[in-house]
Amino acid sequence: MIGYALVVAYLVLGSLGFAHGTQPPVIAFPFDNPMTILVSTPFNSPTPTCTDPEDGDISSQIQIGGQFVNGSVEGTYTISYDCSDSDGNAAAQMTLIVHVVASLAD
Ligand SMILES: [Ca+2]
Repeated sequence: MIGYALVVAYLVLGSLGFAHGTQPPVIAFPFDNPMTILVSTPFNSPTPTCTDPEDGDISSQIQIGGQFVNGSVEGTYTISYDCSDSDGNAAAQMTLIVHVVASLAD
């Protein structure tokens, strides 16, 4: 029984140790998605947040990818955001769609 108890204790401690630092961060968009802007309007890149259960606010770690939004050319642009915590766990990539339109009226 002692051996069994030790094995259980080892497994419990091992699982706790494993759980620590393995949770990935989460990227959030505190703004509209998709986003629509009028053509010839300067595009101000919005600021997503990245929060990790262990590391806290790691928004500064966000990597921006995808397309460069040209506010003077109509079209649909896709911007991607990635974020990894200090343990190398990656957040699910988030994608922002930006519509640059000639008129905001439908
Ligand atoms: Ca983490």
